[in-house]
Amino acid sequence: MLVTSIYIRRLQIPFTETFAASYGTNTRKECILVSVETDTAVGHGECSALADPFYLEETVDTAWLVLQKYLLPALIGQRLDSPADIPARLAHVRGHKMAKAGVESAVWDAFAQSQQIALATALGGVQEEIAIGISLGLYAEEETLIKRVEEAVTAGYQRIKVKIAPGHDIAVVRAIREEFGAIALSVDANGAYTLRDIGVLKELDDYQLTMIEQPLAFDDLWDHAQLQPQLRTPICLDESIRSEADARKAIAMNACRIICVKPGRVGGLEEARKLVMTCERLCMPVWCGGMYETGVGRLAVMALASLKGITMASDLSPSARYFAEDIVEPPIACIRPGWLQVPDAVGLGASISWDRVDRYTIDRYRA
Ligand code: OSB
Ligand code: MG
Repeated sequence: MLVTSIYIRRLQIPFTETFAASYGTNTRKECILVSVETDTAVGHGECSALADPFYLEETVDTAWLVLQKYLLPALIGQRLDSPADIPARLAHVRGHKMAKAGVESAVWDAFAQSQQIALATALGGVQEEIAIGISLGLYAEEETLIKRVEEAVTAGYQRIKVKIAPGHDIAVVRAIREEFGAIALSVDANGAYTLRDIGVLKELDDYQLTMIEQPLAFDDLWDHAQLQPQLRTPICLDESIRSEADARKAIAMNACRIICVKPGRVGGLEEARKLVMTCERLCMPVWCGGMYETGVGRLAVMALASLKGITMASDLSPSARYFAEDIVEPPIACIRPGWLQVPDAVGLGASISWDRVDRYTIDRYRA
């Protein structure tokens, strides 16, 4: 495959509701849509960096800059045998994993199209249906949260995850348990606690949570390894797993009992696939996380979620949970409550509505 040109668009799409977490509040999706033109096909990918550096360091601004200045020039005019070549071609640029993942997933789509196969098939996926869970934000009013959980349970989500933050934790979990009993429930702290909060974390341990996601610092494995033996509840690592190697280290240190994989966070689908295979070999349960992606990013995560090693419900909701209109057609929808179907059509498996993309585009650049 010869990369002939790459087009990037910066999008802003309104959310149907505001998402709040300990890393900040998002009222709209801001992202970069990457289109890679090759001699055989044009592929599309989404860079999942958020608007602000509150979840991880990267932002839409930093990704835009790094794509323009370093990543696109490194790929234009290059011949690739496989998308698996991309990480090595971009390895001279340190970090900036979400920027890399955006362009890499566009190459995966182009590759799948040129082979006339689905992206999931190109990645080696085997599961045709994906169990989904929902990630609910922080709500100022307990009443609103209870209503959201109720809707999610009714919609058939197979796991309910709620964001927590110091001062907004035990009461939240207790209220949900009182109202809904033994539903599969987990919490996500996005790194908002420290080992000094051991009291609260041990209290959470009494609520039969499926997992506590990223309780401690975003960049720390060691403290999680100190915490896990003190809890019965599995710790799930999100932010602090930035590569397949990090997953191996976390497993060796007993820093967690579950891992969440996001292609953007680990630098792309190839690294994510390696991570999932390593975890499968080491019997570590893995699920796919979400970053409020548009359909383009979401379809790539769905393809990843079709790997055999993904054994728990993933943070993947239908398009309608986030957007009045998604940029893919047809929008992503459940085949039955709590399940998404991995598309078997060629490439991403849906077409892009360019009218809508144009309407949401605030900046564009061609290399
Ligand atoms: O911590 O899993 C997270 C969204 C953006 C950044 C980090 C996280 C999230 C979510 C939402 O939890 C998942 C989704 O619904 O896409
Ligand atoms: Mg998380």
